[in-house]
Amino acid sequence: MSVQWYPGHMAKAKRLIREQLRLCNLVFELADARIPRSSRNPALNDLIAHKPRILVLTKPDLADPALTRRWLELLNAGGTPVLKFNAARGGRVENVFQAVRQLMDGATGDRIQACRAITVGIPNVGKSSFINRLTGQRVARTGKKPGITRGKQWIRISRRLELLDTPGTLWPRTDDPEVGYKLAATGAFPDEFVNREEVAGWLVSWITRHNPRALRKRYNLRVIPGEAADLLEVIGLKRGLLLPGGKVDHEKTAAMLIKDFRNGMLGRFTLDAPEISDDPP
Ligand SMILES: Nc1nc2c(ncn2[C@@H]2O[C@H](COP(=O)(O)OP(=O)(O)O)[C@@H](O)[C@H]2O)c(=O)[nH]1
Ligand SMILES: [Mg+2]
Repeated sequence: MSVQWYPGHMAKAKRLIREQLRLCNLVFELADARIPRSSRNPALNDLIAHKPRILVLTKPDLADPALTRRWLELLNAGGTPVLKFNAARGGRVENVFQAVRQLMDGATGDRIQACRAITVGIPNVGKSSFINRLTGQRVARTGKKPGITRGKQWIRISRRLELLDTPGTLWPRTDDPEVGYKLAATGAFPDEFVNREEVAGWLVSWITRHNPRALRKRYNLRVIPGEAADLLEVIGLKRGLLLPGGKVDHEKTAAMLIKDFRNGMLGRFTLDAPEISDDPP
């Protein structure tokens, strides 16, 4: 899957994030629990240099719980402070505070006075939801501080933590076709950027390989055709997604399948196998 991501926007995003990062001494890097590797952009490493960072796996309710556990273990063992956080419901802010304490208090037990944190991640990963969850009712703005870009505000979350109310938007990776499919399937690109039939084809092949029962159950199929195109055809027929002439509407079928996947109607899937790659981070 190749996506035409506009380089101009990438340059602008980079500039903006660099500017925001200068004001912060802590970074919440958000990644999608369904694709904990593919939803991270290694370019962030250069941008944040050695600033402390906490990795937050979002949308764990849509990911395979056993694989999320494995990912958390692996990342932790590799020295990355990481937690999962469901910003849609149930995410406990106390878990975030605890991760901040563990990371920032240091070996000496010295308590640092104040953390200024920024939330960064690719589009749709859950940045706004995370910020909203963290701020909750406490939207007491702490006022403008020197050097802050106009419109941006700090929100005091606790005695020691302030959060920038504007997230840093990272651009999704476009260097690897497989990663592109995963990002497209989980909704990291605006839909007009991707060929949905292609994405749906990739997705049904992936699910056929990993959990064909999920497809049989959801679409009431007895057998799963080996070819993705045939499988989508059968699913379209089953769902009655037909064009006026009676042929299957491939566009609609693809859109429905992707929607079912994103809403968790097919089950909980983790598309990235848990392993730490050489590829940083
Ligand atoms: N199921 C689920 N959906 C989430 C979670 N966090 C965010 N979302 C949804 O993901 C979509 C994108 O979230 P948003 O916060 O706007 O992402 P942003 O583009 O990074 O700011 C929204 O529809 C959210 O409701 C989560 O933990 N679980
Ligand atoms: Mg947002």
